[in-house]
Amino acid sequence: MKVQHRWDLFCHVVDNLGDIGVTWRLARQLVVEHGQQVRLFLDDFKAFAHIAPQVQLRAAEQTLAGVQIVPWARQAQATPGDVVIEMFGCHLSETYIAKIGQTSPQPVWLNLEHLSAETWVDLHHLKPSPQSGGVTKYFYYPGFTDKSGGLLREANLIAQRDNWQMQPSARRIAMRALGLPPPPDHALTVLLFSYARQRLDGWLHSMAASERPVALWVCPGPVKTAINAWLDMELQTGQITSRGSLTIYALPYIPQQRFDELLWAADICIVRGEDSFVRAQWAAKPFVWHIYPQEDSAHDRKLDAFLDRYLAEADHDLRDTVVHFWTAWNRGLDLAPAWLEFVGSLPALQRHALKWSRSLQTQPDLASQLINEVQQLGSNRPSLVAAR
Ligand code: TRH
Repeated sequence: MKVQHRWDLFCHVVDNLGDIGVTWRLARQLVVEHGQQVRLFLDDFKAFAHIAPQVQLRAAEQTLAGVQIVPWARQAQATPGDVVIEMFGCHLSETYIAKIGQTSPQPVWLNLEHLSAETWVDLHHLKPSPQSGGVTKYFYYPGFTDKSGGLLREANLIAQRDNWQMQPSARRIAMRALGLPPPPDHALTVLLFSYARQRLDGWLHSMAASERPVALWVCPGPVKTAINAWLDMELQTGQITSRGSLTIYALPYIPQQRFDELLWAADICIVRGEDSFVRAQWAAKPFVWHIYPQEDSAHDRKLDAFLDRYLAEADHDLRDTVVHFWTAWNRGLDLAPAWLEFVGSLPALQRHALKWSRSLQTQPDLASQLINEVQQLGSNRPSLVAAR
């Protein structure tokens, strides 16, 4: 019997969209699939509106998709829930923390950390972190192994993906929903959602010169600067322009619940950060991860750790093809040679992506694991309301 708890999720938007992207996805899944009561305390409603356009920017309280959305500052008046999830170590207010210590039985308090494929994750997952006042917080590490906290994956995601991709007109439907004409059926479609990148000219030239038409779907973000420089124009949202075989589409922001369709419709996904990185793996498409750049090259270690796992069963040629293009993309090198090698290996990359996605599906999803861990950690708590 699944017990219904009151969950408080806290999200501080550092920059970009992934902090709220991951939090919003988790919050919705806890409500929809696990019948939990969820409050999301958030400090940046403008960022949230990019992925959930129905959010009201100045409402004191509102409910979206069953999740109660609360401005960050209101945590001072809030009574802690049964479960407190501090997303990415975002630091709660002293007032709220003091209330955690005064609440009996004590809430289960977790710091849900950033995703990494590095091996140390398994050793730190669920480690306690004693706090003042006899309160204990626990680290929760998402990951790619059964000793980690798993990856966010909705229960029906894979079935939805497969049904969607079996519809011959799916890509046309997705583009029309975005107000954009679909690319020619035989076009190579590339989704671009990356950080800023100086040198794209060689890559764009090679696509413009390709025999096969190429559709480049550009998501909003800093990478547009390099595209505008090559085009020698300022691409407006919704605008489409062609150079040779290359047609560039400037996409609008898509609500997060539909973002996966872009990944499912594309032949190659260039993604970034954390959430779109995971979603491209569930899309089972050939993809490139533009990792969030960090000081002291910490991101290089994270990238290498993922590639070691992702390519563990790949043959030598495929491994080289992926490493060449991912390295060129993340190190700001000339992309053209590695791109041609990557596109030339699409059938093998596609088979590998599907095999990888299937291997990840064998792992319980993050939300289900979180529910179980909360039950374990709070097992001495009287349940509030037994879910009906
Ligand atoms: O936006 P990001 O670069 O966020 C990153 C990561 O969270 C990273 O861990 C963090 O350290 C850094 O910010 C500060 O990339 P990410 O993680 O893919 O998050 C983007 C979210 O936006 C994701 O949930 C998908 C969603 N999205 C939409 O819903 N619609 C859109 O149109 C676009 C472009 C994105």
